[in-house]
This record gives sequence, structure tokens and C-alpha cells, in this order.
Amino acid sequence: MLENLAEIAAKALTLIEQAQDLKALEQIRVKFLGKKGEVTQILKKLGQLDVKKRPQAGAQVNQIKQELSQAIEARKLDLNAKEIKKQIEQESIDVSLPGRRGSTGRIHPITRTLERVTQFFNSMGFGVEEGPEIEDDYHNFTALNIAEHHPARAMHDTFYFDTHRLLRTHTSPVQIRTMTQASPPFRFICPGKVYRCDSDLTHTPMFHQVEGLWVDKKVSFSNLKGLLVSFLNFFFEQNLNVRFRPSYFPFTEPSAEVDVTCVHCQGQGCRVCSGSGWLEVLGCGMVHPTVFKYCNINAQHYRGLAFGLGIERFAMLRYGVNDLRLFFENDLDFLGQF
Ligand code: 2NM
Repeated sequence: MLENLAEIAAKALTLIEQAQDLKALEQIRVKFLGKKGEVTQILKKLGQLDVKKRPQAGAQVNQIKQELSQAIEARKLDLNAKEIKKQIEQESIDVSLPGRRGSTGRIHPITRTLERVTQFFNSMGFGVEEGPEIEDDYHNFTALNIAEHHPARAMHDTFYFDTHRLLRTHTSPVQIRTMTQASPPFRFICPGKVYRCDSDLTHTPMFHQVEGLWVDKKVSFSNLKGLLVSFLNFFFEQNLNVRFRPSYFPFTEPSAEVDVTCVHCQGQGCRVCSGSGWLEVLGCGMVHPTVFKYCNINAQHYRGLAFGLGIERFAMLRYGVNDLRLFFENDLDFLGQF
């Protein structure tokens, strides 16, 4: 019986050493130390031994039992550590992989252009005035010397709410409101959205305008020319040729339209300038005495220079955008380029 013991112990230790996981190890424990295990069976049979031999044999079996228990516990620690290591390897994250980039917002090209125009006129001492987009016919037309049956009213393709309420067709009503409330001298620009019932490749029903006004006792058409030439050179960052062509607006006299050398072909003639070498970019003039009268400004003592421009047109020329509609589609790939 006890001769077997050494053999059993040796076999058990080998199996424990070879156990590949905790489950296999538990099976080995049951096989040798469980209720019906091989070592337990020997312990149970000790009673069959001679009384004298029992204590020594008992001690021997118990020692083997303890040895095996210790070997099992030691192997259990090994296997646990192995399993944790394996788990860590499977769950590990490669921190050297590139991260996913979040997308960044950009300033819309129309806003950028508006800010650039504003920056120049601020530097020339102009403030910024704003007013309502829903206007009445007095501020949008009458006070600008555009009489009720004046063809200019039809020309403007106005969105009407009713006979007197409308969406402003230009930002000039802001000038009328400001001139009526403040007393000269003053100079300011009026940026904002304007609306015209017109929609095709080169027109959208809503677009952005900046108009400017400078009223003082001695402002002249020379000041107007100097100011606008400086502005155009600043805006396009080059010394452009600029020409003033006589024109007509009901609210200014004299009036002019301003052309610059085509920024696309440098005046050679191309698609952008329809072969003329020139681009029309501004309207301007000296405030009409009738407009001053509506605003209670004494036209004997004060002069006013005024101008107006379309932001979309300036943005297209500056950024080389050939389709107006791109500014309103808000495609992120388009907007991401500015
Ligand atoms: C333009 C062209 C010329 C203009 C005039 C006025 C006002 F209210 F002072 F009379 N505001 N804006 C003006 C003059 C606007 O835009 C093409």
C-alpha cells in the first residue's frame, strides 16, 4: 500500500506540472485529493494496518497530501498569472495608431469677405450701423428719391408683404434711419442681407451688401474717388487700374459705377470680364439733396458721399469662385477650402 504512495506522488507532481489551465488542475486535485481520490483512498485504508505501523504511515500519507496541496496551490498561482497575461495581450490597445480627427468649423467665405471690407472702413474711421430686413416703402424707396411710380421700384424686383411692407432691396434704408436720427458729421457702413425677387445663375433672392456713407461739410467727389481706390487696392492686395464711369442712381448726383482691371486676366480679356478687360465692382455718388431733405439735413451746409457693393461678387473675385450658388449650398468640402 505505502509502496504505491511514492509512485502516486510522483505521478501527481508530474501531472500538476503539466496542467495547462485551472480546470485541468482542479481535475488533478480531485483525482488525488478528492473524497475518492487516490491519496484519500490510502488514508482510508490505514485502519487495516497494524496498530504499531499506523502513526508513521499516517504521517507519511499526510505529508504527501500536504506536498501535493502545496504543489497545486503553486501551480494555480502560475496559471492565474499566465491567464491574466494572455488576457492583457488580447485586450491591449495599439497607442501608436493615428487617432480619428474631428472636423473643425471654418468662417464662411461670405463672412470673411464682409469682415475684410469692414476692417478697411473701420481703419478709415467708419462705424458700423445695422437695421431691419423687413422695411417699409418710405425707408426703402420714398426717402431715397424713388417716387411711387418711379420705374426704379419695378426695377428692384421687390418682395412685398402688402402695399407698404417689404423685404429691403438694399441696405440704404439703414442710412436713411441713421441720417434721420443722428446729426452730421458722421461716417459709417451698413452691411447686411438684402432681397430681390430674382433667381438665375448670377442672381440669388438673398445676397449681401455693404453700403457706406460719409456726411460732412466738405466731403467731395475727390474724397469718394480716393477712398474707393484705396479700398480696392487694399481688398485685392494689388495696384489695380480703377475707372469711374458716369451712371445714374435716383439717390445720388452725380453718380458713377466703378470698374477695376479684371483680376482674372489682368485686363487681357477673358470669360470673367466678357472680353472687356474690366470688371464692374461698385456703385457710388454724392448724396442727392432730396435725400438730405427727407432726413432733415441741410443740403446747403452738408455733402455726402455714398457707395454700395455686393459681397458675393467681391468674394467670387477674391477667391476665384465661378459659381455664385456654391456660397449658399454650404457643402463642407467647398467651405473647407477657405
Ligand atoms: C449705391 C450706389 C450709390 C447709396 C446712397 C445712399 C444714401 F442713403 F445715402 F442716399 N445709400 N447708399 C448708394 C449710392 C448706394 O449702391 C450701389
